[in-house]
Amino acid sequence: MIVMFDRSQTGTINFQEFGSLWKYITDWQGTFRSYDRDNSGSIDKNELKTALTSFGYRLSDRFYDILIRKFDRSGRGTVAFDDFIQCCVVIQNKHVEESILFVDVKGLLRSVVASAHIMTG
Ligand SMILES: [Ca+2]
Repeated sequence: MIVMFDRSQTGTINFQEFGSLWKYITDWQGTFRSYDRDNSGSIDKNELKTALTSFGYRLSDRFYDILIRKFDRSGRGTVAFDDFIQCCVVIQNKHVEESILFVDVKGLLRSVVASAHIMTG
């Protein structure tokens, strides 16, 4: 994912690139919260359906079951924040190689938060 924001292609992200990455993540946070209707901190099948339908996707009920199964790491039939980003990114980039499925969003979020602390603290 760093690659997506590494416009100068140096293998690292500079301050400006970090800014777009940070915005990307906070945008997703807003999206996630607005679709988490019951404020449970996770997205269930109906919430996912509402989200993806509003993004313009018409998917079968069976496909939502598959998505939930694929992105539900808690085994509770719901999708957490980082898995929700992954799920949407995967759907939006059907042509992107399988490898994106294994992008460590959680690790990325951790490093972004850690860098933000360093910069502000
Ligand atoms: Ca929810």
